[in-house]
Amino acid sequence: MDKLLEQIANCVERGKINAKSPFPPDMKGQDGADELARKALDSGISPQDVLSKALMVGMMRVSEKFRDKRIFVPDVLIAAKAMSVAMEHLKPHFKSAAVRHRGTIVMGTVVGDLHDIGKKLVGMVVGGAGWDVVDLGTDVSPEKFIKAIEEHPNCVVGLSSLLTTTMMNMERTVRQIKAAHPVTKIIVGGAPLTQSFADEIGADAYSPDPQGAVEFLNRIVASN
Ligand code: B1M
Repeated sequence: MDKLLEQIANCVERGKINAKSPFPPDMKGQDGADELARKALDSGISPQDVLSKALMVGMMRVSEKFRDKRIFVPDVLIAAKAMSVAMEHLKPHFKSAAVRHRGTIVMGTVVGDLHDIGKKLVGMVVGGAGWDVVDLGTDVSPEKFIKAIEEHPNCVVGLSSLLTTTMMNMERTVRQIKAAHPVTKIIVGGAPLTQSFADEIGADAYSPDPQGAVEFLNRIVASN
């Protein structure tokens, strides 16, 4: 089990997407994150372990190398792709038929920001907890969020931001949403955020992880 998880982590770290991908040259012809994630689940490894002991480990190494300038944006991009294809295999496992529909969350990464792995992960987990997820993608303008809120009355909004520079755009987004729809609840998250920043910009909640987002959403259901 550990060997397979390490192989998956290595695929994310090196950006080996699938068996067909020619990159990196020294791994040509070998299985990639796509095939190995499938294999891990088929062999009985839990989706949680594939996520936390393989995919997150690989992405953490990518993070460190990027920070230390040992790899560059194209390398990070291809690693992100490897992580995303593997995450597709996890999706159905986070869905439980036993969970009834609890509400709708409109999610997106704020304007100017292209990071979407964390947001997708949060979407997968809250989706598994019974929420319909409307994922608006990345680089989402305040106007697009407002349009989606009007299309999904009573929805909750989830905003993600990974850059210190786009945290300001998050503030603008929260303010515009609250001006147009004061009762709409907004939860924010992303690596550079803090509870005090969330309070400052007028968000209703902050969570550092998907589980915290589910707990906030559950509290909304309980209070209705
Ligand atoms: Co970028 N990037 N990146 N990047 N990137 C960071 C964020 C950075 C910290 C790397 C570094 O320098 N060490 C740095 C930001 C520095 C800063 O702002 N102070 C950075 C930079 C600088 C940049 C560029 C500016 C680089 C450049 O062009 N020179 C550029 C910006 C592009 C843009 O957005 N306009 C850029 C580009 C990219 C890629 C496109 C190549 C790629 C993203 C691909 C993609 O997402 N499809 C990328 C990546 C992959 C990263 C790192 C390496 C990994 C991010 C990630 O996916 N983590 C990242 C380093 C890092 O974060 N340490 C980095 C895994 C993911 C599961 O975690 O997203 O934190 P995370 O999500 C977590 C929580 O934050 C939380 O739950 C998730 C699961 O636990 N969460 C929520 C997130 N959203 C939530 C919402 C919620 C609740 C919880 O409620 C709604």
